[in-house]
Amino acid sequence: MGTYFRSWKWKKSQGTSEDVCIAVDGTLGSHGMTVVGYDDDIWVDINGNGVKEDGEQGAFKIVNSHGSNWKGKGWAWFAYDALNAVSSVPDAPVYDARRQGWFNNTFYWVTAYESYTPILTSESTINTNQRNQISVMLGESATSASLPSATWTPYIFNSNGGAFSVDGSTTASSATIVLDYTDIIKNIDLSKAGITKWYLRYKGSGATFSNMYVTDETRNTSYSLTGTYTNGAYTYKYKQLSLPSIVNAGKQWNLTFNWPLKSATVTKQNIFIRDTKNNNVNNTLKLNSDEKTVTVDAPQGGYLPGKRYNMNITSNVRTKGGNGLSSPSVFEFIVK
Ligand SMILES: [Ca+2]
Repeated sequence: MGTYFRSWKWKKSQGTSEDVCIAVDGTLGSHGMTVVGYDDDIWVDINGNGVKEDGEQGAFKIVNSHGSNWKGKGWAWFAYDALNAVSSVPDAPVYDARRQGWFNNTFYWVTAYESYTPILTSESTINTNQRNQISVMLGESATSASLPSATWTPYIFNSNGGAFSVDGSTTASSATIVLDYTDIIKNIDLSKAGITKWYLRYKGSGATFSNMYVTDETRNTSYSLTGTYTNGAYTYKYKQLSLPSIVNAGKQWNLTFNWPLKSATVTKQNIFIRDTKNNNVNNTLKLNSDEKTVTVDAPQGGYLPGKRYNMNITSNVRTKGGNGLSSPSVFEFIVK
């Protein structure tokens, strides 16, 4: 979150005697800080009457970047009430320049996944002395389109960060950034694998972009962004790339054959799924009444998120007439 931290007004918490910001009074010290926790029981007697009022309880735990000598070994509390432009506590001290405690009453957060494997990433090197002039975007479209339909522009690479270089100075410097398409992929339909265009769009007056490529993390293979498309101030680099099917953990496969199958050959030995360590997954198979489709259920508990599997259909699967597949079929899929 952003705040005017040199305008924080301090008071000690009751009992624990820790530093608590109770109001932001002015516009000194525009600064970004990190919220690392909260405590609904912290009490700071904002109005000093010795009574615990509703608006006096609860605070966010804030960590600063100014070393361990700042406040309590580098961290302090920020009373919930200090978010208010006007205090909710009766007879609270009045500050002439009091304002909302955090810029736009907003904070940004990251969500840590319990289990996470990237699917597709992009890398590029930026050289600039004005990072607030650059805008970087990831996108995806069908191969027939020239502009992406699903996009993501990270906040920090969207004309933000002030008129500074990527190292914080005012002299041009370089940084290599890696962005992750995986959440875009999870929000589009890739249940049927196919070639898709993957974009990296950039704009930057006074900036150069180089060393741009995408990496299929599922195959650990990188590709240069060979296509280029310009639209107004923006340059799109893109690569047409096929990713494996991306499915839900409970994915049920229905395999369709051209001819009725001999049921005795529809077995786990002839149709099986393996993980990347070549271990067989314990699926159940069923030949349906049309005798041409085989249903393969997910294992109990589902496939593992972020993992890759191979579906194997061997030539030992026979038609009623006794013919095998002309060639064994293998395809891979990835679990969301
Ligand atoms: Ca009180």
